[in-house]
Amino acid sequence: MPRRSQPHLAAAGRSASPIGSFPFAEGTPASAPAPGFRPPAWTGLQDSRARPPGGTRPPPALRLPAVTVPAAAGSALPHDHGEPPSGTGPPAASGAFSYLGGDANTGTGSLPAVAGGLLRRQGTFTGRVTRDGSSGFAAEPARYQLYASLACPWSQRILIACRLLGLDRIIGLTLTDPVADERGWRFSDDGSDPITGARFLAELYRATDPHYPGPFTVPLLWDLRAGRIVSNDVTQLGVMLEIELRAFHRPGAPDLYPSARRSEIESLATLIYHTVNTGVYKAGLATDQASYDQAVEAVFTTLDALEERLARRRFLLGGMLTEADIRLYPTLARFDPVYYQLFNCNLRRLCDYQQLWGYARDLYTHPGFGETTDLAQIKRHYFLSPEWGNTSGIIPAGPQLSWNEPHGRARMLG
Ligand SMILES: N[C@@H](CCC(=O)N[C@@H](CS)C(=O)NCC(=O)O)C(=O)O
Repeated sequence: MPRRSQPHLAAAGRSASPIGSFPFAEGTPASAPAPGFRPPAWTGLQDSRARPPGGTRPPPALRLPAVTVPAAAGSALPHDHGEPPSGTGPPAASGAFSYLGGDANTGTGSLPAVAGGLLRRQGTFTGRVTRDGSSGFAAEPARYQLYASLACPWSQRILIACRLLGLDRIIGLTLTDPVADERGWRFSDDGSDPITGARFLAELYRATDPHYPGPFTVPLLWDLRAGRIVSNDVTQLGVMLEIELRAFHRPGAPDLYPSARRSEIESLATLIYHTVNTGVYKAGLATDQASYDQAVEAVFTTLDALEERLARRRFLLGGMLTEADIRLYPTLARFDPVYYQLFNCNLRRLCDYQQLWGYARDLYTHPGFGETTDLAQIKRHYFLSPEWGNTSGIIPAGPQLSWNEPHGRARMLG
């Protein structure tokens, strides 16, 4: 597995913290929905595995290459996968699409996987759905299918955004089985993805680019029309849902990425990304004491600072729920059941933090958050997938957390 050191990570937790400097602001009103909505495609997440958009199931017309080689987990991708291959997909992207900052600050816009304190960059498909369709991927109902895992924190971000914004009415959903083995994510124990006929997620990657070496990550957005991946870049996907698909947001949907607050959201989210979202993995997968010490210190330094911040604010930016909250929440939801124990992030539990724990419970009650928090699947994934090293295959019974306990944060002013 090729490993690349990432200079930006050496400074994790040491950069000037944006925490504490944001003024309170209210969200901007959501735009009106466009005509042409289809009926809801998602009717609940706990029991859904494959739901095409618009309630209709496109025929499994695709013939996908079989997965014969285990995921080449360490391969770095020198080339960009953002453009459709010539002749097989929509026209090339225009330069009109650009989002501010984001995890692109890391250089790739994708999650760096961690090994022994060093990181490898993950290859990424960076196609873009755009309002005007200039990218070749037009924003339109019933054209795209989201592939995600309820166990995966990066998937949960996108699932939350879709539900909060009402985009589950126009984008279909296929959930993978929570346990992945050396062949990667698979589509349920009783068959295949009804949309494409694939049995493994890797088949979707290979259908898009037969030479793609991996990794085969969720979440990804699939173009039903072109039969190819649009994007597996989580940050771009989230922001794309918020900006480019705004015409399809439900009435009253929050503005999760208000233009006036984007730089604040991004600087806070970048800190959270380096020290918390990926910090727990750096701690959990560290193979030497110094790497672990550094990672775990960064995790708790940021959590402590967030605890302080959330004593004065209901959400990270104040009274408004934003993309920053969506980026933090999936890590919090997994903290006590998984990261505390399996990844040795055990200086404090989430439930030891009065504010953070109340904040997580508050978010849990909002559309998209609680319903995408499937603790059983989360535990199955981390304690049974070989990648995370629990050789006993035992899933711990606890912890017993009262996610539904009143949080009392609705009356906070900020
Ligand atoms: N490409 C994503 C990364 C998402 C990701 O790392 N997903 C994990 C699950 S939580 C995955 O699918 N891993 C499979 C693998 O690395 O082989 C990004 O933009 O950050």
